[in-house]
Amino acid sequence: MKRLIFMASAAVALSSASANGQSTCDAAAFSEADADGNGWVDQSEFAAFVMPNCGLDFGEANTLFAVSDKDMNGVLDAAEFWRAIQKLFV
Ligand SMILES: [Ca+2]
Ligand SMILES: [Ca+2]
Repeated sequence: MKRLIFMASAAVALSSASANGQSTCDAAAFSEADADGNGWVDQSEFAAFVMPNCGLDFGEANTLFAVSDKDMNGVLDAAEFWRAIQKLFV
């Protein structure tokens, strides 16, 4: 686990707080992660959001997606997305 790296990137994300208009690794960014706006974040949308914003690699993004999709319907709803991002902060 790259827990220290997660924490460091989270701290950077929180301190920069989208002042420059870029997305940050934030559980409140569900609407940004839901690129097509259909109300769910699918696996490719999730990877596209967390890889640049949360510092995950592709494998980590897919693992986090899999463990966060609690009802295993292949997409994350807002609550599942929230829990996924929270995992990076604890
Ligand atoms: Ca979507
Ligand atoms: Ca789900």
